[in-house]
Amino acid sequence: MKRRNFLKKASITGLGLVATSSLLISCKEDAVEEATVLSSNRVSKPIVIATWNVPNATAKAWQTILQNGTSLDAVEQGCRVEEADVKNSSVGKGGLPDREGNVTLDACIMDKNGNYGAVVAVENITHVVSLARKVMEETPHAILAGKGAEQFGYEQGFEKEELLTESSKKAWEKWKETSQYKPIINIENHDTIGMLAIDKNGDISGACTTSGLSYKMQGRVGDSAIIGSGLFIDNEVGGATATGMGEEILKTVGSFLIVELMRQGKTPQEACEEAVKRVVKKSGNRFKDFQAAFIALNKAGETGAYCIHEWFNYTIYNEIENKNYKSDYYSES
Ligand code: SD4
Repeated sequence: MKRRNFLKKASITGLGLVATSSLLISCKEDAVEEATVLSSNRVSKPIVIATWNVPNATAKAWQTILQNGTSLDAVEQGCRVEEADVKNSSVGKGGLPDREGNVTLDACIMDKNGNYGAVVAVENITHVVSLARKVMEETPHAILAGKGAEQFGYEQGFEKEELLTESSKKAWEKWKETSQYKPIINIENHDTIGMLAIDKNGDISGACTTSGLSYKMQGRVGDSAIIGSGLFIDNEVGGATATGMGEEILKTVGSFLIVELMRQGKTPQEACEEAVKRVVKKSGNRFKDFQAAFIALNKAGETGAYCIHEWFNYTIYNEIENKNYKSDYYSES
């Protein structure tokens, strides 16, 4: 499908206005008529950009920057907002479980020096983005998995919590009636938060946190916590993060690809488009049935976003606004 190069219609969430992504999806036809804005080449610093419609998370990150926090503090604090939000069924507490009814979380974080920490398949701990930061800062390792990550969390003072809420339990019980595994584009499974930020010093960091695909096989890990796939940061160039079908994003190491393309001179928008096209090409015809989306930010504060199918959206907080934008896309079919 054609790319619309210049003026794009965008869905809008104004400063301070709060809407959930499901709301945004359900009223998408109306929302898109609300305003016309430039979809690319928005340049500003400091800046926060995140996947999906997460104005509370971007606001928290922005506030952290204003209070002289680093971009690392900002992305951690921003992601924690979604992890605590039980209404977000793809992140943290309230995330939908695997087939056995276990909520398992993946998260990672990366700083301006290229340090990286991650946790995968963690149960009973809500703020896995902070746990990933602890792995990065307090251990000689980069990734901790499962029980080991959980145990490390308790040693670091993290609270043990029940992550399966009444509503996600009900959804799982309903799913069990048919046990059909069929992720639906943009509605189920796609609210992972990936966040990138540039602070007052001009340094970039990023984080990504998710409960992964709902009703996944026990032990399944997606792209979100894997360096280069769900997230990559290079403070000389910029950063990128992903949402969507992790299995497909992993195969193209999409976030690393975007950062390398930006290093070679592509804009964040051009780099995101190239990465999405790579995912599409490698998938044969399968791309029709899954979503993959990327956002990117370069050191100048220029942003980009692109996805396979319509209705991926992202949020930017800068000096002017806290605003949700509809992403440009590759194909509806
Ligand atoms: C995963 N990429 O685990 C994540 C899923 C996702 O919104 O993006 N959900 O594959």
